[in-house]
Amino acid sequence: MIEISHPELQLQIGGPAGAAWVSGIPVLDGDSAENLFPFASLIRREGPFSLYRQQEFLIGVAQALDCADLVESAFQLYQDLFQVLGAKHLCRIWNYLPDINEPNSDGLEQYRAFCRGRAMAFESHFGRGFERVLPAASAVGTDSNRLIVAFAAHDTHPHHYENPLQTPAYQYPLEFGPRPPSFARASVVEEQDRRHVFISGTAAIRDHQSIAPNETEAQLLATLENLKVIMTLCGLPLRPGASATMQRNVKVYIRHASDLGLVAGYLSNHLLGDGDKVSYLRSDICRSDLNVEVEITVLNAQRL
Ligand code: 3EB
Repeated sequence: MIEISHPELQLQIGGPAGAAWVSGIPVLDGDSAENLFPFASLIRREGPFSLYRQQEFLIGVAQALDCADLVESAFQLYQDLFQVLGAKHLCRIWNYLPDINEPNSDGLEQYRAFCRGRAMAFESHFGRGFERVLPAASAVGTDSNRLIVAFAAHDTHPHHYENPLQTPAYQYPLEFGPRPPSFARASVVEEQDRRHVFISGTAAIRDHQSIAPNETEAQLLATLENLKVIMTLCGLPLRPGASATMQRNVKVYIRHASDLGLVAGYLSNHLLGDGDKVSYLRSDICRSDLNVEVEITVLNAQRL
């Protein structure tokens, strides 16, 4: 068999001269760079974070240098994140985890270890009731050996949404790990004349159970149903109509590269529209029985 080498996803921030963060995630098809904030400029480096500003958005990216223990790395990196936030409010966090489905030295799955450190940091900073401030997020595997975290925060309080078809992730039962994942299903930022919608990584989970373990096609169906419900709640159609100003970015994480054709065909038929930017990525997903996850970011949508 011929080995095909793929480019890695670049998280680009700012214009062509802006920074491009390499994430250790192979791009199977579609755009190899995602640039959600094309007008951002670097404002400063603080601790492990590089910080950028685009109007009322603060954007930050950091890598944890020591990832021997992801409980500790996540706890530390999130404490640093809260430190640099100042008076801004979190609207989206992207997490890229090394060896996400492998056990750590204590036998705890790396994703669960990460969730533990993340929850501890949220709780120690925001106190009990921290669930109210949890933003949209995603947490997927990377071939890099570093934990990479990027965030977007805003001057205003975003509205955070839950999907009635799904147990809030922060209430998942203990069988999924010692501390549940800390995120909301979607976060929406309202500005004076437009709105920005951040839909979390969305997969085939109903209540708190994985649907159709290891079955990609059935999982796509359930994922699309979840997306439809959460997007409707956020005031968005599943498929966009033409819009001059709105920008939709879709990232699709695929566990088995051989599923690319199936996944891309299905999403072309049921989700994607003209003007969408889409990247198909080879990545492990936080539950080992899940094969696909989709995240959507809609910037500069019209106010309702
Ligand atoms: C899920 O619904 C699938 O831990 O930050 C999706 C989005 C998932 C974010 C996270 C995990 C996270 O539980 C996995």
